[in-house]
Parts: sequence; structure tokens; C-alpha cells
Amino acid sequence: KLNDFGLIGLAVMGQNLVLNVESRGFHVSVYNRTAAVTDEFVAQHPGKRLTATHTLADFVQSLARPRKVMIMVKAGAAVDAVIEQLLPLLEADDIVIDGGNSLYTDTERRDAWLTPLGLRFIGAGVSGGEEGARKGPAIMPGGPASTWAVMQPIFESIAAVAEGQPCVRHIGPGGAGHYVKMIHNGIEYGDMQLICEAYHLMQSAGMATLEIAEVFNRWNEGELQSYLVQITGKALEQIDPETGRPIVELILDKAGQKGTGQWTLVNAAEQAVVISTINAAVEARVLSSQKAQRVAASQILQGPTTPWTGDQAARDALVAKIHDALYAAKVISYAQGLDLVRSMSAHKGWDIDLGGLASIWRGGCIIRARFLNHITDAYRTQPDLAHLMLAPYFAALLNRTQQAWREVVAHAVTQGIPVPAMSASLGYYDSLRTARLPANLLQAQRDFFGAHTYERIDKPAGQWFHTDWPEVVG
Ligand code: 2AM
Repeated sequence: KLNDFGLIGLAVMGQNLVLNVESRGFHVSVYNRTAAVTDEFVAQHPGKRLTATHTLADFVQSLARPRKVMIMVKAGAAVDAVIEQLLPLLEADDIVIDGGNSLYTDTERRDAWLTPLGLRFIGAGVSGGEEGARKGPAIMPGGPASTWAVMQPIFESIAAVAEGQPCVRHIGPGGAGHYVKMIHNGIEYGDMQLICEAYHLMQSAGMATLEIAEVFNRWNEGELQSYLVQITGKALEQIDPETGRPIVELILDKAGQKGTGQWTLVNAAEQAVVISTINAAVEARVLSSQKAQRVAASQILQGPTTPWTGDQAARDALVAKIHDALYAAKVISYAQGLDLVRSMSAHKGWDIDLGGLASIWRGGCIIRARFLNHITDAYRTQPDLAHLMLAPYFAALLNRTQQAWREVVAHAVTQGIPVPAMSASLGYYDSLRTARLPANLLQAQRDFFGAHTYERIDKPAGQWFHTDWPEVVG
């Protein structure tokens, strides 16, 4: 009997996805470039519906047609290398799924490469880390709707479930799936940085690590309930067995990144969409990595001269405000990310359902959070919603939290505590709610030096004017 599904690439994500698919009753063939990994994996899981294969020819021959082949190798050249090797072995209508973190433009290129050969290609973003892959990730598949229909039963059976619905939906054609996975990762960067800023603010107010852990644990019971807030509380509680101190106090403050955040920034720049919170988060990681320079600068450059002297009551009040600031800034970050998806979807003709997208992020993935229910509802109620901030629920939320949010940012500024993401999101909020910005002066400047012309508020739109500005000497 031939198997239902095949997976190539038995690193952690691949192994866990295989176990997940198998656990739903499917027969799975596995292949890994290094054969010893394949054998070890299958030997570790006796009695399961797994078939180890040692050549790609055997792998392909072990699968029922149309074959469903998922590739889980390192993003980039390895994906192309595996596809090259599969090409002579596959037959018409076979389905190739790239489940790695591929850049969406690579996915578009592979789609254009494989489709004319009679193969069906799906680029699927998979989020959830190891545990998600094993127990139920969020899956963001892009490709033809007809191919999605073939894959739907398998994808729905392995995906996480939120509010009774599987956390997988057909996102759109071509690169749409990997594209929204990239945005998911950008939003994840923003969430993580905002949480870190909240932690820094509490730490700077003299709170001990374990006290801060309690605050995050409490927040996870309320509106901020989310995977990232939950793991933050747990991470802050973790004691290092060697020293007896909270482990986070011993972890070096240099953050790495693999590139999906930067890809998001590049795309936002191309689309002329502002994602300032995600931007700040990516830049915060960059600055964190410049540890030696920061240590040197800390000896040379001064901060504020008046230290904070708040008592316990003032500290409790500050913590309550940080909660609101975190929530408001997080809403802005998601609003910016979804605005970018909206813009790109229109640009590409992908027709991405933003409410549907938010709904599959409610489970399995790293950014899963209670408040995604409200995002889902906002787009279900108003499918053509221009901007998430303007949905009644979120407008009310921002109106309720904005005062505390600006007090927290003001506190941070006076105390010299860097809050790049919280303040970037506030700057965005204040810009977008300002009916008249100082761009009138900007236009005057542009007309002054470059005769770029300007429109006037007292004349019909589309009429362009130029002033004969005085000559500037020297
Ligand atoms: P390996 O065990 O043989 O290294 C993550 O690196 C996964 O991608 C691993 O399963 C790895 O296989 C696989 N991988 C990386 N580069 C590859 C390539 N060029 N061809 C096939 N598999 C590759």
C-alpha cells in the first residue's frame, strides 16, 4: 500500500510535523539527506505509520498519487536543490509543499517554475515552533485554490484549533502564504520588543525579576492573554540551578535575528506602508547586538539627572499604566502589519481575507493571543475596514488607554529608558489622528529649493501652485 504523505527534511520542525501528520492516521514516508537521521528518527518511533526511505526515488515511489510531498529544509538554496532532485521523479498533478520559512519572492519564482511542468506547488508558512509543529501549528498555505482543496483534509487535521476552527485557511495564490508568514514574524518581533520594553520599565522602577514575573502571569489572565506574555512570565521565573538566580539576569543582552523581520521592513518600504513598531523592534535587535559600543557609550554619554523616587503606590500605578501602554502599542503594531498585508494584497491581487488571517493566528502560532478574536470580529463586521484602529472596538480601546500610554512613554523619556517600539507606535497613533500635520511646511520647503509645487487648502485639489521664493545667499 502506498503512503498518503511524504516529508523531506527531518530537522526538529520536520520531525514534529511528521509525528503530527502520523498521529492523525496518515501513513507518512520520510527522507533526509543524511540517511542516519532518517533511520534514527524512525527507530525512535516504533509502531508508527512511518516509512524510512534512503533515496528520493524510493521516497517518491512510496507515495500514492497525486503525491503530497512536503519539503522542510533550510530556506534558500536547499529548497531549490531538493526540488531539482525531485523533478525527474515526480509526475503530473503531484503536489510539492514548501513548509519552510521561504521568502515569498522565492515562492513565486518556484511556483512559476513548477506550474508549467504540470506540478502543483504550495508555499505554506508554518508557525508554532517545535511544540506547535507536533501538536498543531498555524498553517498559512499559498497556491492555487484547487490544490488547497486536495490538501485541506490533511492540513486541517494537523493544524491547531481555535474557537472550534482549524488554524489553517487558504491565504491566496502564489507567494501569499509565505508572505503572510513573513508579516506574522514581523508582528512577532514587535510583540516581543514591546514586552521587553515593559520589562525594562518595571526593572528600572526597582522591581525584582520575580515580581515582574508575577505581573506578566497576572496579565496573562486578562486582555493581554497570549503565548508570548505567558512564556515571558515563565521565563522570568526560571531559576538558574548553578547560581540560584533568575536565569534572565544571567543571559547576555545581545539579540540575534534570522532575517524575516528585515524582509518585512524591505517590503514595507517598497509598499510605502508605515510599520514603525516592527521597524523599531528590528532596530532594537540591531542595537542590542552592538554590546561593546553600548558599554563604551554608557561611560561617556549621560542620561537624565533626576532619578525616579516613586513609592510602592506610585510603582503599582506605573505598572497599571504599562499594561495599557503595552496593549495600545500592540494594537498599533498589529494594525500596521495588517495594513501592510492589505496594501500588498491589493498590489498583487491576492484578495487576502484579513479577518480570516487573524482567525488562524488565534491558535498554534507564536503570536496567538486572546485579542485576535477582536481583530477577527472587526473584519467580519466590516470586511472593507480601512484600518484596524478605526474599528469601533479598537478605537474605544485606544481612546481608553492612550492617556496611560503617553504617560508611560513620557516617564521613559524623562528617565532615559529606551522604549523605541512603544514610542514609535505612539508617534504613529498621534500622526494618524492629527488632521493637519506640518507637511504644509514640508511642501513649502520642497517648492522653495526644487520648485516641486504644492496644492492649497483654499483651492480645488489637483491644482498645483508655485511661489517665487526669495533668493538665499550664502
Ligand atoms: P541534513 O540532516 O542532511 O543536514 C535543516 O537543515 C534540514 O534541512 C536538515 O534536515 C538538513 O538535512 C536539510 N538540508 C539542508 N540543506 C539541504 C540540501 N541542500 N539538500 C537536502 N536537505 C538539506
